[in-house]
Amino acid sequence: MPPEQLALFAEPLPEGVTILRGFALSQAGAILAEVERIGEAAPFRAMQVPGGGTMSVAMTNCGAAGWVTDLRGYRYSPADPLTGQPWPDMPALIHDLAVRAADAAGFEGFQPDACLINRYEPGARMGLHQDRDEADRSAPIVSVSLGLSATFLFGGLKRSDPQARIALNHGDVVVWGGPARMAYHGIAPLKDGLHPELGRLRLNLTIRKALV
Ligand SMILES: O=C(O)CCC(=O)C(=O)O
Ligand SMILES: [Mn+2]
Repeated sequence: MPPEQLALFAEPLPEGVTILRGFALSQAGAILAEVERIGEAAPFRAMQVPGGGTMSVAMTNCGAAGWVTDLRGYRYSPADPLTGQPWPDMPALIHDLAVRAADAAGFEGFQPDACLINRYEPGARMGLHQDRDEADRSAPIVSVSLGLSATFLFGGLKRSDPQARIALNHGDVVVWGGPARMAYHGIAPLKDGLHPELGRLRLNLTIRKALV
C-alpha cells in the first residue's frame, strides 16, 4: 500500500500510549468465561464514591488487591468488602495476556497484581480521572476491552488538556505508561447496541501493578 494510504490508518497518540488492535480477540471467549467465574465469587456491584454518589459502572476485581471506592475514599483492598473474602486469583490467561501486551508496547518486566473489571450498560460512563492509587507508577496500565464499542477519552497530565477520542472495540488492548502514566482519561456514555457475544454490555479489564 502506498504510504499516503497507509497514513489513513495511523492513529496519532501521546507518547507512552499504544493501542494493540484486536490483541485479545483470540482469547475473548476464554476471558469471558473467567470473568463469569470471578463474578460468581465476587459479584459486580455499583460502588459509592466519596462524594456520596454511585458509579454508573459496575465493578469487581481479581488478583492480590482490588480497587474499591466508598465514602471513605479510593484505595486497593486485599479483600472484597462485599464478601470479606480475598478477591479471586488473577487467572494466568489474563496475567499473561497483560504481560505480553506490556512487552509489545515496550514495557518489559510488567508484574501485575491487580485487575479491575468494569461492566458498562448503555448510558454508563467513567468521568475523566487519573489512575493514582497504585503504589508503583513506573508500571504501565493495560486495558482490555470486550463487547460494545466505547469512546475512550485520553487527555494529558492536566485535567484541562485536550482529549483524543479513541474508539475501543471488542478485543482491543490499550497500554499506557511512562510519560502517559498519569494522563487523565475516561469513557464517554456507552451507546446502546447489541454485541454478538455480550449483548448490551461492555466489559473492560485494567490490569495493574497496585502493590509495592
Ligand atoms: O473502561 C475503560 O476503558 C477505562 C477504565 C478505567 O479507566 C479505569 O477503570 O480506571
Ligand atoms: Mn482509569
